[in-house]
Amino acid sequence: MSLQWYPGHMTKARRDLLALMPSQDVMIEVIDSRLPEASSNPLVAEVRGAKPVIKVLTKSDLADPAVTRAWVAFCEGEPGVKAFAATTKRPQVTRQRITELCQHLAQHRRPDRPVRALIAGVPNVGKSTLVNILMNRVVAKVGDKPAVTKEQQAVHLPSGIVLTDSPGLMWPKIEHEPRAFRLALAGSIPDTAIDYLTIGMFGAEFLLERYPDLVIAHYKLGAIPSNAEALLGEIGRRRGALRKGGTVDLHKAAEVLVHEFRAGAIGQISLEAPPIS
Ligand SMILES: Nc1nc2c(ncn2[C@@H]2O[C@H](COP(=O)(O)OP(=O)(O)OP(=O)(O)O)[C@@H](O)[C@H]2O)c(=O)[nH]1
Ligand SMILES: [Mg+2]
Repeated sequence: MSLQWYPGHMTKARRDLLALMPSQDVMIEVIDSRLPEASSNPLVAEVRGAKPVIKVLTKSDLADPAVTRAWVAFCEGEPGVKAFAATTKRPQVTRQRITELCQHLAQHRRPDRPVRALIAGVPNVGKSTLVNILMNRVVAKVGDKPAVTKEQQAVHLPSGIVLTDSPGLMWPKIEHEPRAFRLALAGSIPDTAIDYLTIGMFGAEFLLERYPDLVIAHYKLGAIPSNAEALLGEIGRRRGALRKGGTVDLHKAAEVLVHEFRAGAIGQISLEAPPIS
């Protein structure tokens, strides 16, 4: 199965990103800590070329901390890359570290020019939230769904850095199924582009295999269900996702699972680990 979701504004967003990059000193590539590989858009790497990059792994409060540490180390192993795990729970650390890294990486620019940094990444990973953290006030619209930002927006940080936020970029067709499913489970592809049951089944299967103890504790289960459908059945019964007559509505149960995963209610979960080098 391949997945297509490429709203009209993204063609312009891609063009705008290509046009702006030559004037920038640093790219701030925002990826989701729970799925750093699936949420890395190859186009962003292509646009940045040889410019230095700070990879910001956002929403680290939702991801498995040990796996995130391994991802930061993995990203920093790439030439010209600095990496940092950010969360809205520690805005001050994020503000200080990103500002320092931008100034450090841009030290070869013309000294009479401000540092210019461009934020890019797939939708809903927390790019605009990062702008607000760096500004220390709300200047960019954020939202719990993909494609909230539709246009580039430049802001001047108190440190003098000129920071540009950009709309989330997807690629026209996502061929790789696990990648599309991870992006959908995390919320980077809208719920209208893919059905909850497919994503819920994918999430249930993954959780049973990798985080069974969290599943047992969160849903107060006596034993681990034998398969994904059985887990959705248990969730449906516990959350009242039932049809007339009392049978479980698997669709609704899947929706519950997806939303509880996204909110971090099941626990700190990483959907991907870095390749072992
Ligand atoms: N738990 C948690 N949620 C976060 C964090 N950062 C951002 N979010 C949430 O993620 C959602 C998306 O944030 P945005 O900043 O709008 O994401 P974006 O990348 O700008 O999205 P687009 O403009 O649609 O591409 C919002 O509901 C934020 O509150 C974080 O560190 N932790
Ligand atoms: Mg945004």
